[in-house]
Amino acid sequence: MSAAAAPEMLGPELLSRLPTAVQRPSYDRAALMPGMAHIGVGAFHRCHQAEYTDDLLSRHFDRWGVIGINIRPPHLAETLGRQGGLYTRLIRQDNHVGARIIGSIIRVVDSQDSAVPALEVLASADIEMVTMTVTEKGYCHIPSTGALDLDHPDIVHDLANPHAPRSVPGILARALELRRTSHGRPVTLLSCDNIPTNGVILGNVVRTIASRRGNGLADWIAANVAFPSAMVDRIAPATTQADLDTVEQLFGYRDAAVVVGEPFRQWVIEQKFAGRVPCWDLVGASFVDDVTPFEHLKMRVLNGAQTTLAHLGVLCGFEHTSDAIADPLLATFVRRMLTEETLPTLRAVPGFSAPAYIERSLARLTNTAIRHRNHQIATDGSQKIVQRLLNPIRDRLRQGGSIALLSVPVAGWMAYLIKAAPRFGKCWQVSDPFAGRISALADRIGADAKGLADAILAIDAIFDPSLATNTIFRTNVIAGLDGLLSENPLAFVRHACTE
Ligand code: CS2
Repeated sequence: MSAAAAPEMLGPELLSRLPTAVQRPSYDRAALMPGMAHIGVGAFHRCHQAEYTDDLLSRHFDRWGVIGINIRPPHLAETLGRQGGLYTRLIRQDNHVGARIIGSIIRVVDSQDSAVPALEVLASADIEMVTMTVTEKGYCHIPSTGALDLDHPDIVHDLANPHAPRSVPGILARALELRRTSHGRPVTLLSCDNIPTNGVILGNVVRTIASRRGNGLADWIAANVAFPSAMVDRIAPATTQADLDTVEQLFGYRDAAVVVGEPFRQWVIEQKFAGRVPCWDLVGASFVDDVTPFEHLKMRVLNGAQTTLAHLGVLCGFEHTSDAIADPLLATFVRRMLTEETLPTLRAVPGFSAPAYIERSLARLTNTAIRHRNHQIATDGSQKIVQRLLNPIRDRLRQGGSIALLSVPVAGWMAYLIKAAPRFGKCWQVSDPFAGRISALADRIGADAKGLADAILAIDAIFDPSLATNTIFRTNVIAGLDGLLSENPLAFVRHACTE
């Protein structure tokens, strides 16, 4: 008996033979020209900006092909290269699965070992738009102030070796220097990370490095480079082997670069460009004058809820967001936190009802087909809590409103890192730039919630001193930490809910 042939790998030759249920590019991929680059080709980019560009190509063919650049893991050039840049984007909502092949990425370059491949692409005159999803910590800024962290090891390195940079700001500054001396063409650098005023932060960190070059680069940047801010949204967790298997089982082919997302997507971009810009506004993105109210809405509501459910979820023994929100107590807690304390801090967005946005966001988190691990969301929590929790807390304090609920996930973030310390049983592996420091504090201080909270609140790169020393905030965080480090964190959440 002969063994069944292994399913074929996705690639351009397979496109015409795919099952009809799989949507595929309707445009001539061979005619795509490199027009934009994207730094950080992870699941999110493949599920979001690359899909918008694919929509644009399908509906109003405009030749904008994407060159992907990865300067951190994963290495993707070979995987996507073998598939001719094609990959499957699954949309999942509970029992429903929709599949589509995305064709907007022409190729990916791996630039983890040297900046040269990244610089070649970014400095090319063909590239007029650079989008990026490099995670919060990729900007090497101080979360509490937004300024470039001049003590960051990669920044120290890049200032000493500007021609062989390692950091995102260093690579961008060098690429702009090369653009200036080779062809001088303008470019838009569009941050798509979940940082408030992400364009302002990106502009600051790049200009800080450029001004240290002392060769007029900063002035050239001011005249030729735009740094718009943007709000991006779609839940797209890290791909798992089960996702690859799903494609093989449902559609009969193999794809090593599958991504999975929820149906919802949103992209709001500040209208501030240099050079040509893809008409993403024709395919659902919004070009606006001010992104701030949209950012607040998204980071404080959706991301705030995710971070809350992630830390409290892990502490209470839940694996995914959808498991945590299925718990009636956690669901009640997060809804009350958003409606009673976060909502009054939101700025009005024309055409948007904030209470409806909250309900919609909570409903998105219940999608059981999106297996978003709480530990994934908790990764780099120190880089996320400022915009998701501390900024609304600050606004609430200014308004004289209660912060009893919003302080709980701040304590949740602390407890999550503390419990990963040897003294607290190394309950789980964490990944956060401040994990080592907090682990050392936990080992030294032990189970004293007040001592721990005070020591962590003193980290001024995360906690602005005026907030850290606010008595109401401190008292709430200490109480929360005490409750969440106890044997029964859910009992504390119940208590917080019924106060
Ligand atoms: C998540 C985000 O991991 C995380 O930090 O909160 O990736 C979130 O899923 C997206 O911002 C949704 O748009």
